[in-house]
Amino acid sequence: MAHTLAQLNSASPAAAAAMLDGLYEQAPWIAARAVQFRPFRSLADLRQRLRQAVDEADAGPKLALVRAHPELAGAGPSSSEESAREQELAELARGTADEHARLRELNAAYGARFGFPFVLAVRGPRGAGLARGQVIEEFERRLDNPPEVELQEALHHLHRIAEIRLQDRFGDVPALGNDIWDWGERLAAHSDPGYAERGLLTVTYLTDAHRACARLLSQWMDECGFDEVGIDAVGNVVGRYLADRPDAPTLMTGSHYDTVRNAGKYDGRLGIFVPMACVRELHRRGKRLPYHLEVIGFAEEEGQRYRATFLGSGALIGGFRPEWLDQKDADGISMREAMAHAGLRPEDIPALRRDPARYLGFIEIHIEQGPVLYEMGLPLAVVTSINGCLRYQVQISGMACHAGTTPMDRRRDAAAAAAEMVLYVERRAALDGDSVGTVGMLEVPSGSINVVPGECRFSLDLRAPSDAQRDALARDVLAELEAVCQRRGLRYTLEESMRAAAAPSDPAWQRRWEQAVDALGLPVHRMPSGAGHDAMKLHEVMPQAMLFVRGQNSGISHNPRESTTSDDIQLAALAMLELLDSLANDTK
Ligand code: HGY
Ligand code: MN
Ligand code: MN
Repeated sequence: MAHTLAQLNSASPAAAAAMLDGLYEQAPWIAARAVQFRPFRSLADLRQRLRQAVDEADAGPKLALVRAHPELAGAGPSSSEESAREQELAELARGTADEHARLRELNAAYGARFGFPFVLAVRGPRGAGLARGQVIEEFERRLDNPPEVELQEALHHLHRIAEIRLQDRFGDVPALGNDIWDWGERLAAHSDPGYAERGLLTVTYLTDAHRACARLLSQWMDECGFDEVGIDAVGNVVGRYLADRPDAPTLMTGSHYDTVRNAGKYDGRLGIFVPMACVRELHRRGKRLPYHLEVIGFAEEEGQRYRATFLGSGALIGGFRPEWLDQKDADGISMREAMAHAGLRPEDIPALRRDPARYLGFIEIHIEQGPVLYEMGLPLAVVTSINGCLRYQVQISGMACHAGTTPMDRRRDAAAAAAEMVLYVERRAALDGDSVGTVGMLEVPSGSINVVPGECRFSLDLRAPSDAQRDALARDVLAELEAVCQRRGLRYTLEESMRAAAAPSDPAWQRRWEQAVDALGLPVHRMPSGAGHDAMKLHEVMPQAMLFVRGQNSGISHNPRESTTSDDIQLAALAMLELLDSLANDTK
């Protein structure tokens, strides 16, 4: 019989601690410490208090906690009942002889290197259990971690194991989070050629995979109960859940469904799925809001296939530039041709422009794409501002010549100049403390091993919390580019491909997210966004604010290891439902 929060809050300290016994192996001190903070406002509150009890402990008890954990599929200390069940779920006992031999090897090597057992939440981010191959892959990957990093990683997994055990004990199934997590898996089945065959995710603007995603999102929006669903002239998937009166204002939310190359499954997409699941909840309850809710899957944000970025959200604020239609992709296909192939009519784009007067604002949920929440042990954060960004494409031209016969002092080496720039960008951005500068693309077109590079192309991505700081960084970088090329006798071309202003959150909407997170019984953490988001385009015409969701694997993103848990997704959905409900009360 599942426990309830009320029982936990009203029990004696000893009885309450007993209800939490075994969440962490052989460490009753954690529950004993946590129950001092009763009454817990929610299970999320309890989870944070358990984590806090560990975080505040000395190094000794922390290490003892990790050491007490049963070895994975090993002959180690007798597994607790729950641990045995978890390992069973990951089918570790049913591995092949080779897998068992490999696990024994890994356990021995790991124990010798770290002095404690490998700890992994084998139930995984969805709680349904990792495959044996995934367990072994994670084991092998973490074997290379520095000891201090690996101890933190082990503790993180102990918290994840406790979180799942707590769920079971209180019957707290993250149903919305599970469904959203599964949507992510299903949408990720569509990927561009060259990546799909390798099981990698890449969905760039208007490819066949991109269009398949649009169709699937439309279908799911229909199934969720949206009143109107359509794909607009730039490929945005737009769902509207209508208010209880036609002349009501509209709240817009959403994010992008295109991806970078070799991407994760949650960047952008989570911000479409969560509001979809919220509409499904509202529809199931037969609840109408005093405002229309417009959920948009933006078709293009990453600027991967064409240089135009934020194309999907930009089109809604009148930001689509007709000259983009002539941009060509790496295969020479123009955006105009790609649109025709996708059945989209550029002449319909101007009509997409939204009238801001009809909108209450824009909210966006997005994975953090960084390590802050992971390291703080928090599932959610409220965004205070989105960094401003400038992007350029640079081409340096020198003289291609024989690598063997051209003396070092007679060269005009374009790649050497670019290399100077890569290091300058790194040094200069670091000076500010909170600016970032990246050369993400660097190539010698048609280069040869025995030819001094006559041409070199590279990208610049420069960001800072304010436009003034961003522009100062850019000024210095461009001045250095001029100086390096002067000194080396080279020419260069420079094309600005993106300019996005820093976007501070609207205070009232930021407060709405803060109140929603607080209502879940969670600490309210505020932080800036280093990543750019569609919200910064809507920011140009309406108030906006964002909610961040913790990323797993130290928050890595733009990488296949990008991950989040169905529990954290559940909390994001509950926070959005809280905000929608509170807004409804204010809008009546
Ligand atoms: O680059 C960014 O910040 C975003 O992922 N487009
Ligand atoms: Mn991205
Ligand atoms: Mn994104």
